[in-house]
Amino acid sequence: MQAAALKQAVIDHLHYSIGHPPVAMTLHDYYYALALAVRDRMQHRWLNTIQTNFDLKRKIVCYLSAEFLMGPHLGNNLLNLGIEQEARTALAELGQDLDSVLECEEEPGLGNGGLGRLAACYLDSLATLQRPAVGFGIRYEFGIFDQEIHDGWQTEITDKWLRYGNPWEIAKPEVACYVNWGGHTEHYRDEAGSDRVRWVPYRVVKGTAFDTPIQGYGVNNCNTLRLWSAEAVESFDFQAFNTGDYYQAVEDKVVSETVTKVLYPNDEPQIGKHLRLGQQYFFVSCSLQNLLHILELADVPVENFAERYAVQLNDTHPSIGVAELMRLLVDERRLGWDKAWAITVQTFGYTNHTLLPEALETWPLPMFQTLLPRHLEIIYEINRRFLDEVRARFPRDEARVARMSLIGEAGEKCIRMAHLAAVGSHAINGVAALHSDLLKASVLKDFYEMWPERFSNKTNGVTPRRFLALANPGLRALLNETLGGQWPVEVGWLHELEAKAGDAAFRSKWRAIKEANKKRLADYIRAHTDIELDPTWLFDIQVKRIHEYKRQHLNVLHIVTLYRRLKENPGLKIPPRAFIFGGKAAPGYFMAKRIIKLINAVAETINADPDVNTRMKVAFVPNFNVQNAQLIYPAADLSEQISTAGKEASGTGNMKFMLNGALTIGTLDGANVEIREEVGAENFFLFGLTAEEVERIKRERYHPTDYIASNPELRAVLELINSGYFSRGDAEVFRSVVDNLTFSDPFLVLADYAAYIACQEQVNVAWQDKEKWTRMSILNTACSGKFSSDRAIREYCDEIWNVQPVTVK
Ligand code: NBX
Repeated sequence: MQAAALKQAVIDHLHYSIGHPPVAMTLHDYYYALALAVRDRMQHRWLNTIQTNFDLKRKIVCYLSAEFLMGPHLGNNLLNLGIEQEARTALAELGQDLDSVLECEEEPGLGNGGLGRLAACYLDSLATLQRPAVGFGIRYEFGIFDQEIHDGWQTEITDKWLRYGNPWEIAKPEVACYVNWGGHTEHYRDEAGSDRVRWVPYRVVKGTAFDTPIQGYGVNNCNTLRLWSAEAVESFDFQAFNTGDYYQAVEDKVVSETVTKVLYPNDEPQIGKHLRLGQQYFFVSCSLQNLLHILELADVPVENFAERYAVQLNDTHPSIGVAELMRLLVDERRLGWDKAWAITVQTFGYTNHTLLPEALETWPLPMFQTLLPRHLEIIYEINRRFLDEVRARFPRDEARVARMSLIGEAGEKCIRMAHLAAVGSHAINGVAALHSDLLKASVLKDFYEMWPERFSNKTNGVTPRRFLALANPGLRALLNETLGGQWPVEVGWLHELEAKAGDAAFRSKWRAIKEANKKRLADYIRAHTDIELDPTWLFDIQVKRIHEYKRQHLNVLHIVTLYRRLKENPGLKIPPRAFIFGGKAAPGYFMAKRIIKLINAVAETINADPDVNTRMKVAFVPNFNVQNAQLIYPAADLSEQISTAGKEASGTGNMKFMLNGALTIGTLDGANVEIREEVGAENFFLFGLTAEEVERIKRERYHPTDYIASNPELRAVLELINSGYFSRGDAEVFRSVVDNLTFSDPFLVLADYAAYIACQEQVNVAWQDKEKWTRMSILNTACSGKFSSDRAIREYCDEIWNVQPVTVK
């Protein structure tokens, strides 16, 4: 019945919404028509959800994030609506294959990596757990660039994801906000004799909303992702034309619309760009204005703001919201400062995602003042009152006052956004147990001493719907058969697999699924790189942003070590392995781009060398994104989580691999610590320095050359890379990488090298016992329940947001 109705809906959309005659019909048209038909099936749930939340006046989670890395919607919506089979049948009757149609979707890549993908997983869990929630963000016209590999180098191509339209969003031009920029402030006394401030802006930009439905799994709740797009206030200014200012009007239009043009492709290091601050302020101001507007519609007094909204700051990117809410409440709603401040602190929560000093956001004061003159005044006032509090709590400790100030005064004055977020939030959290502890001991130590009750840990999680049920249909079927169909929302049930790990017939089914997934990935890799991988080999995978702290180059050192051993000792018995990499480098990150080149150079040499290529191969999967990630995680035997301890806040790829039955080789960093706890030390390949040891070595001065001097194999590996052996004789191209490791090695690659190599030998031993490996693989999935984003979202709802489930009819 559903299938027949869906088929008719696709036919209708092909005819009425797309309007191509049969002769011009493409596969993409079928995608678009099916997407519209599926969206129609969410529409009444979506409207009911909004109406119910409004009527019941329940508290709503507002997740403010500069990034939402959603990935393709169609497959996920079919899964969450439970109509995948019906869609397959409907398309088959139209002569089309659902899988080919799914591949047509241009994914919305509106994020860099873990932080943006976490926001997307959290939206999925919020809807599934029936929590009223809106994700607020930016509708970038160009998302994260598409990566192509040419001669081993990364090249960046603009991501024109809106090129063929976006069937998932509904434009809401009537939901418009006006956002000020620049200009100056005027202080005056109003009719009642109160001191007031008026902001006279240099420019006004209009924000319009684009809404995307976020359908929960197996429930009627359908939440909203609201992304803001910038427009010029007057799209065609005839007045300006008449007065001869036409060209000025055109230029202004271009400037305004630039605000949401492109996602900054930098993950960790902070860039002090004017436009980036503009983007942050733009989406935060639109969102908060919108919340106030809805409150007014519902006839709720503004004093009740914090009872109705829990606003979470996804890192410091939206933290200007603290000053903006104060401005809206004090300047525009005329609340007194103290009342406004109490509301603000009650409203906001702040999640920190990094301890790397170079990643902490600060804005040069002159730039900030030029763009946001009124906010600077407000921040000064917040700071004045805050530092009075610090002095009262810690008398005669001016060093502490300077450390905690919202204004950094060493060198060029700057605004410290993490401090603003911490002062303006009632709850502050890190994203894994270790990270939350380090946060309290390092970057936010003073704040922890001041307000210990504000701090907590919320270990990240990932959605088992997209990353297991959708990505791994083979395993989904086996789990359904073994545990029943509720496991995607009751992941605790996965523990029942522990008993199955001892069942040889079950293990053999498990292995068959893994091998089919590996074949699926090998096909994809062959199609995209011409590299041929054998699905019976050990698939050793590292996919994530390319960054020195993530140490893809440590992985390369292992590969070259193995290569040398095989060349020197052709009879060496080692199980064959495919080393698979993927990830984008920030376009301006010199070292990361060299590491990509190095991986590809080593791959080219090894894959072409008949002495070794029957036992090892290397592949770099271009353009790692959510879509191909869904092929990659399920195909892994071994998950590489090898960051320098203390540097990876949590990691979430580590969880996606675990969910799909990969074993982890990793350091005691981020959530690896908790993964190991859950699965048991005997099922985890641990190596390397601890965070404490890393800090101690750095304090006592680290000498990478000592490690080279005492390890001839390491020296030979570095010399081979430096010699031009992997780069057709070019001895220059990797000099910077080798020199960096030799003379600086900021992430202690060489200090962990020997331990890593030894640990990889343990992996080889384990892999040779197929039954044992499979048992460990099953146990990884069985123990992965903690890393469901449902668990994380329950914790946020119970401990920070105080938001309850709402049943939608
Ligand atoms: O956030 C990541 C961390 O590195 C991971 O350890 C963590 O698991 C994940 C989710 O908590 N951070 C991250 O992805 N950062 C960014 O993408 C980023 C983007 C823009 C920017 C700074 C950082 N300006």
